[in-house]
Amino acid sequence: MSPIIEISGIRIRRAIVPVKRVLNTRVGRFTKGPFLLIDLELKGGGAGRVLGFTFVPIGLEVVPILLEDLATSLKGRKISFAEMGAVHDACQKRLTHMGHEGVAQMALSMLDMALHDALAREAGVPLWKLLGGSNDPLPTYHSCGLGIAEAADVAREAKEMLAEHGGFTHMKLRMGRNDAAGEVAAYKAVRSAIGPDVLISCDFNQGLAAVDALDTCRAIDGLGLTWIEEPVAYDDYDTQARLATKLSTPINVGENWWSWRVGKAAIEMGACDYVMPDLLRIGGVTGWMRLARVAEARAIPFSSHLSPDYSAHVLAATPTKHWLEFMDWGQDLIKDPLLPVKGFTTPPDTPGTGIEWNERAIAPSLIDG
Ligand code: SMN
Ligand code: MG
Repeated sequence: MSPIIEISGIRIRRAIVPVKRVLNTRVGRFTKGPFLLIDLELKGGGAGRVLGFTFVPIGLEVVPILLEDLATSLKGRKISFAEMGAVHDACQKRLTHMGHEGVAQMALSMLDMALHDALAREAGVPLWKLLGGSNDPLPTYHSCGLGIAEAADVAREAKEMLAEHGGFTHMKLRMGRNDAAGEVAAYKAVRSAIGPDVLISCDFNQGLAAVDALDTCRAIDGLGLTWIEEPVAYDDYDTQARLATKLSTPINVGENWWSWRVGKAAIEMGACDYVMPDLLRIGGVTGWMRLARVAEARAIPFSSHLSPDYSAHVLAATPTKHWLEFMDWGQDLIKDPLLPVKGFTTPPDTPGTGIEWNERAIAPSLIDG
């Protein structure tokens, strides 16, 4: 029997934790990460948990206001798995005057994720199973490093990363140096450090100006990169579509799509060959699964962005699943975090996402006691 849940409250804690390997990108130099630790409380004692990365510390202040408002608005409503689409849409409607993007969409995404986790826990099944997926090991790439740095430094880091968690078959190199020769040099240094068999993707984090993008991407197009991620401004679909047509390396975008509808429109414009939405921005599980059906209809490979402990479950239920991004930021806050082994991550068999808090690690990281 499919369980019915009812929200009784929400507990939101804020933490800032240092990252193990500083990451320099065109959207910031990350030395630490801000996280919301969300416990959605249910009538009868159940719970749904989300570790919500807010990218910037101000997110810790603004997201909870909307999250609490949405959770309160659902109090008294009986929620089943089958009803989650309607619940999601009701929350979206409530946010109309705040807009369906940015902070508002992040709050909705987190609430949607907490509800799905709670529903799976109540049903006593892992979330991937509730969503109709399988627990086949997911190909996983190493993303905890290879920021913009000198070629010799990225090469050293790549070697170090290759030895972690039993090895990897794929890693991601950040680009955006404003110097095509510098990008090629960084790639070559990494390639010679890790050998010919490990795949390498690159991520510009929107760092190229639209007028230069084609020239720079052509300079790296023959290197055999697995994909070129976010070459230009995230909402410049015209330039993305031009690049996707003219380059042989696949264009991968989506981490800054605020809702599945935005992703659908970008796909329909031909803005990408691959997609990589972020659960915390796309509208949580509901937004992700709606986009997964669009990608399925067009046979578009679908990867995750950050939050591996949660993303593994939804990727496992995505018809065109491609790569899980392994990023360890904040994983110390989780008891038994989900780690890749030899480049594969197996979604766990525990009810829900299986995410439980590591209170000993959380205590010193909390910013408001
Ligand atoms: C990224 C962006 C923001 C924070 C961390 C990492 C990057 C990625 O774009 O795709 O990993
Ligand atoms: Mg990226």
